Amino acid sequence: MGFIFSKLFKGLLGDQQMRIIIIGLDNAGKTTILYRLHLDEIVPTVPTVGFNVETVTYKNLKFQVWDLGGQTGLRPYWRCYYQDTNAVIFVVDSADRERIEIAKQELELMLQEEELKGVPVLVLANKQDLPNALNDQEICNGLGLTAIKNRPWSLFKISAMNGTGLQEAFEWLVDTLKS
Ligand code: G3D
Ligand code: MG
Repeated sequence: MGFIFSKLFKGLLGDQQMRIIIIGLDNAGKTTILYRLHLDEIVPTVPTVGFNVETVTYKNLKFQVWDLGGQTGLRPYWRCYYQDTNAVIFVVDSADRERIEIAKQELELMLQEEELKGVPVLVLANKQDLPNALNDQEICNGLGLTAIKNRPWSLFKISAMNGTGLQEAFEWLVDTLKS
């Protein structure tokens, strides 16, 4: 891709821990995005409760990824990961028209969490390279994004596969976290 994310994140580097979670339904492209950042080794960890969390740290930045949906019994355990979160990246498979409603419900539930109050949300409409991908307006409506109040949020169309849109999206994130 030729774009160096470590350079972009420079503005966020310091002594203060910065925790960013990347979530969405399975198959949305979260792991692919994590690898795209080229920051460090990805360390998959399986907490005792049995859901898989992938972690990447880069200096004081910590990215953690897991799949939403499926086993609702795990939801209480996600809470300990929500604590001290500086930003949420919500990834959606734009070509998965059937599950956009489920993605919407998961996003809504997550944003109700007390620990995530006011935390900025970057929504990534991934897989825009696929011909049947929903466009930004359709994603915005499908996820009910205009209902999001009291926190900064933005939507970007991306393709984690070819890297399109990632730079703009992460620039927004860095700018938002800096301000
Ligand atoms: P997840 O971590 O959210 O579960 P993954 O999702 O990152 O594992 O990606 C799931 C599948 O979608 C992978 O395909 C991956 O290559 C593909 N994918 C991710 N991003 C894109 C994209 O932007 N465009 C397209 N066309 N595909 C993408 P496989 O076949 O390896 O399961
Ligand atoms: Mg994954």
